[in-house]
Amino acid sequence: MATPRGINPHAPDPASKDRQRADPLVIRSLEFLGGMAAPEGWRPEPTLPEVAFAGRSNVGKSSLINRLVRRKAFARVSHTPGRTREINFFLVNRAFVLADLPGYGYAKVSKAARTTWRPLIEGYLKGSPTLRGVVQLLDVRREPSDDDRQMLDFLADTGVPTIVAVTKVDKLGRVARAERLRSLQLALGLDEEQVVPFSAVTNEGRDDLAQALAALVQPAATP
Ligand SMILES: Nc1nc2c(ncn2[C@@H]2O[C@H](COP(=O)(O)OP(=O)(O)OP(=O)(O)O)[C@@H](O)[C@H]2O)c(=O)[nH]1
Ligand SMILES: [Mg+2]
Repeated sequence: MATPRGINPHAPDPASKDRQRADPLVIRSLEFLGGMAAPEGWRPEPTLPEVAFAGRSNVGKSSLINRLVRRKAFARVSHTPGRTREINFFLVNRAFVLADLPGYGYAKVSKAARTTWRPLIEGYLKGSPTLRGVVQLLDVRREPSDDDRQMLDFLADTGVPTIVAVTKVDKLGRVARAERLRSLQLALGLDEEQVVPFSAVTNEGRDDLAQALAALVQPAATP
């Protein structure tokens, strides 16, 4: 890549130290609150701001949450796709709650299990008065499924702010990745600012997402 004139790429960047230090989401405490297994089932009292993470099975929801909270294995990472069946709630800094929604669309789970995610997720989304936003995950290598589209339509209908994290970008080279990002954006009619490229392997996108998350859960955002 060409270097802009007058800028020495080898000179130390005076701001870089500050940038490294300024974590947009410093994790001071973390607590697993429990799981919601049925639409009318237990869930934590909806008193604190919440942000939910949605996406098809195996897209990388638990890995992304682990990166956000800087823990290796806080939200479980499944090597068996479709394993997260419940909505898992995590309390961060005693200030806000993250909800890891069950992955949808995994063909090998039983039909009964497949049809339970929709009422559970929809029930959760409708019954969460303190929900501030949803992070919808899409795998950079895959075409959006019907379920992905329905989920995005449903989120648009509910009017909840939605961020789209495009996961596993480490799996593609620079050119292929740029093409895929653009095509996903066009196919789904997304704004460029809504889309965050992410990799749980390289940690790319962690701070962008952390910053968006911090903005969503800020007390000032209360309606
Ligand atoms: N290369 C790469 N692999 C990833 C990335 N994120 C997740 N994975 C892998 O993808 C698989 C699924 O990751 P999970 O985080 O468990 O996905 P999930 O969406 O929580 O899956 P369910 O809970 O089953 O719905 C695991 O083998 C991860 O190691 C990523 O950014 N890059
Ligand atoms: Mg998971």
